[in-house]
This record gives sequence, C-alpha cells and structure tokens, in this order.
Amino acid sequence: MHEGLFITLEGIEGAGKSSSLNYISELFICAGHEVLQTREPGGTDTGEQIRKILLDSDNIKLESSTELLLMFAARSQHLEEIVKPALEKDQVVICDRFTDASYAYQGGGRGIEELRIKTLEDWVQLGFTPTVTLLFDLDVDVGLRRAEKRSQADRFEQEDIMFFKRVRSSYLQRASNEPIRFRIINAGNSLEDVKQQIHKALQEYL
Ligand code: Z5A
Repeated sequence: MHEGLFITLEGIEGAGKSSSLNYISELFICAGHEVLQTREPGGTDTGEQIRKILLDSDNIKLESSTELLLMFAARSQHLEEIVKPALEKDQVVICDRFTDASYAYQGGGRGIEELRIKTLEDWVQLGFTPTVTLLFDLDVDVGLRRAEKRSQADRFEQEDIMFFKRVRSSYLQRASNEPIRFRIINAGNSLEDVKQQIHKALQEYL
C-alpha cells in the first residue's frame, strides 16, 4: 500500500474523463497540493509506445490475451517510473484509467476470465490500489455519440455497442463491490453539474 493520494478516472468512451482532468488538478492545486496528471495505457516513453500498438486500428490480429499483457506491461513501467516516485514526493497523482479498465474492457468487454486479470494485478501491483476512483457513468449511446464527433476511431472505438454495454456493466459491478473506493459521477449531466459532483466526491481529500 502507499501513503499518497492516487486518484483514478474510469468510464466508457466519451464519458468526460479527459474533460475533467484539468478541473480536478485545479481543485488540488488551489488546496496547496502538487499534482501529477498521467494516463494509462501510457504515461512513460515505453508505455506510450505500447499505447500506439494497442490503439492502432490496423492491429486487427491482436489477441485479447496479448492486449491484456500489454496493458499490464505498460502499467508495470508506469507504476515504477512515474506513479510511485510521485506519491513518495507527496504529489497527488491523477490517472486517466488504471486497472479497473482492464477488468472492464479485457474482462467485461473481451470476456477474459477475472481470475487471470487478478493474477496479473497481484503480480504487477503487489497490493497497490488507487485511493479513490471516480467512475464517470453514462448511457452507452450518449457516450458513443459524443466520441463519434472526434477524430478517426481507434482500435477500441471500432467495437460494437454490445461491447461497450458489457464494459459499462462491468464497471458498475466493480463499483458496487467496492463502494468505499468508487465514487459514481453521473456523466450524462451538464459539464457544470459534473464539476459539482466531482467537487463533492473529492471534498474529503482537498
Ligand atoms: N484500456 C483498456 O482496454 N484496458 C486498460 O487497462 C486501460 C485502457 C488502462 C484508451 O483510453 C483505451 O484504452 C480505451 C480503453 C482502453 N479505449 N476505449 N474506449 P483513453 O482514456 O485514452 O481513451 P478514451 O476512453 O477513448 O477517452 P475518451 O473517449 O476521450 O473518453 P473521455 O476522456 O471520458 O471523454 P472526453 O474526451 O472528456 O469527452 C468526449 C467528448 O464529450 C468531448 O467532445 C467532450 O467535450 C464531450 N463531453 C464531455 N463531458 C460532457 C458533458 N458532461 N456534456 C456534454 N459533452 C461532454
């Protein structure tokens, strides 16, 4: 376990995590904290190279198990090179996606057995978990419509609606299993309302 504040943001496509990152950082900076923003897969030079492989829509032959292993390879590097050193320096670390995404996408979405994911989690993280996780939850149709308006679809964005429905229900299941760590944000509301929900959810840490 760790002493620092490690906040992760989760949710389906277009849920508004990236839109909220700067707002969350500002909340902590205003409260006098040093903040590090990062993301998964990625966050390190090696991790960003792995991210390119994972998101490249030309990689149609990528096996689900390869995808899962690459997620954890990037995570291993990210934890040792970036996340743990920042927490040791008392920085607040805000990470756009983490291991819950592996359970939701590779588990719920792709159908990989949860136990296999748990084995990798135990091996790579040795009990290290986020302090608090904001789950940006919204209707899959709304999320996909928001995401469609952006640039070209990546490898995940090419999945069908049922894939994202499984991802969403897997996230909600995890949140109900761990109600203390997870804070659910109703991401279908206006950005202003989402900010208010975030502020309330993180109040005790500010
Ligand atoms: N992945 C995985 O499979 N396994 C893992 O272990 C990990 C990740 C760690 C990359 O993630 C992919 O990796 C991801 C899962 C997989 N693929 N998918 N899907 P990513 O986080 O980099 O990419 P993303 O999920 O595609 O991010 P996103 O679609 O950008 O979602 P977002 O950050 O939550 O949304 P946003 O960019 O903030 O907002 C999207 C649009 O909606 C934008 O135009 C906003 O202006 C608009 N928006 C946002 N909030 C609102 C509200 N409240 N009202 C109206 N409009 C809004």
